[in-house]
Order: sequence, then structure tokens, then C-alpha cells
Amino acid sequence: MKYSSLAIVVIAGASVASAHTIFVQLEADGATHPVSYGIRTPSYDGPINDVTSNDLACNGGPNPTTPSADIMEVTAGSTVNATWRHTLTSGPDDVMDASHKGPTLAYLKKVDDATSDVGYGAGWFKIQEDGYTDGAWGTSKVIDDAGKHPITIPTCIEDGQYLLRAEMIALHAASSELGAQLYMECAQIKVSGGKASVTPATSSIPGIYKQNDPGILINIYSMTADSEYVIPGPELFTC
Ligand SMILES: *[C@@H]1O[C@H](CO)[C@@H](O)[C@H](O)[C@H]1NC(C)=O
Ligand SMILES: [Cu+2]
Repeated sequence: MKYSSLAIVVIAGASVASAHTIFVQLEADGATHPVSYGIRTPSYDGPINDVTSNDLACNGGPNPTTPSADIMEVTAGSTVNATWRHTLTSGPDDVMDASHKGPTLAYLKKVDDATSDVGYGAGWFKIQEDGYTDGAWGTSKVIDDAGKHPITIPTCIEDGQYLLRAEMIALHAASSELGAQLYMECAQIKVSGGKASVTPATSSIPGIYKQNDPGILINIYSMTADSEYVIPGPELFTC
């Protein structure tokens, strides 16, 4: 049993080296923004593996990102779609290799200037998470829905500029240390219509995950439909 699980990991790892993913564009307030508009997208689609790296916030490092001068309007309480694609030029059938199973998550950080904020550091709060339910992974739903990752912007936050960090964590090789593949990009948004009635508790990125978190260091091949998956990171913020 152990041997066959290991074999699957090795095969999956070898065949999907070029099947990573990028959060390429945002659908918000009725607009489908062009690819890379208002998003710090990288030219390379590789993951971040080191959860202690500053690159965990808005990517970078091995996947250098291009700055954007654009900021997208988002109404508090609305649901936006982060759209994921294998590369910046892939179509809706090419989101990410199906082997890349794991949770989807999203975080916000209030900033003075979304075009210049470094991203990493304090101020982040989690606004969406989808782990493993009845044998279905969050990432599989995104792949099956043409790369659409729905994220609801809380109604109770204050207006202003934010970084919206959408994330998918692929666990196909996560049974060894540094094996989890974390994919994330930051969109630059301006929220309006917020009630400013609740102040979220915030966390630092890096700092939200540990390399040995049960949701980061895990053998997903031993899971059944009834298995419980512990989504990593801080508690989900709700109004
Ligand atoms: C998000 O995608 C769904 C389909 O998957 C669509 O019905 C919805 O209108 C999209 N939302 C936005 C804000 O475009
Ligand atoms: Cu990959």
C-alpha cells in the first residue's frame, strides 16, 4: 500500500512539471478584466514551496512578477472570480493539471497604495477557503469550472485599496517536506460600499503557514471520501 502510493507520487511529479498555474485575470463588478490587468502576474507558472519566504505573499523570487499600475473596482458584498490558467496564454480547458489537488483560499490586505505595496508582512486576513468535502477538492472545482475561483468580498470591511491574494495549494507531492506547491498572485483592488463595521484580525505573510501544518505536509493518496482535511492558515474572517 505504502509502496504504490509512493509510485503515484513519483509518476505525478514527473509528468506535471510543466502543468502549474497562474491567477491571470479578475472578473469583478460585471467586468472581465484583461489578462494581467491589475494583477502582478509572473511570466513563469511555477509554485512557491517555501512557506517562510516573502514570495509567499504575492509570488516573485523564482517567478518574477510584473508590476501593474492598474487598480480594479470591487463592490463590498459582491462575488468576484479569480481566473486561473496554466500559462498567461492558456484557454479555459487548460487551468492546471488534474493531479494538482488541494484547497483554494483567498486573503485581503488593506493598503495605502495597491500598486506599490510590497505585499509581504502584516495585515492579511482570510476571506475564502475550500478544502475537501465528500471526496472533492477545492482545486478540482476550479479546474472543472474553467478556472473560475469565486471569492466573496465581505460587506463589513472599510472602503479603500486592498491586495486580493488568491491561492491554490497543490498537494500531489506534499507527503515530503517542501513538497506542497503553493500558487498565488495578488490583484490590486479598490473596495467601495463597505460598511466598515468590523475590523478583521490580521496575520503576517509569511507566517500564516508552517511547513509541517497538517494541511501542508500530507499524503493525500491515503485519504478516503470521509477523510477530514484541515485547511491551513488563520481562521476565516466573517462579518
Ligand atoms: C463568475 O463565474 C460564474 C460562472 O462560473 C458566473 O456566473 C459569474 O457571473 C461570474 N462572476 C463575475 C463577477 O463575473
Ligand atoms: Cu505544478
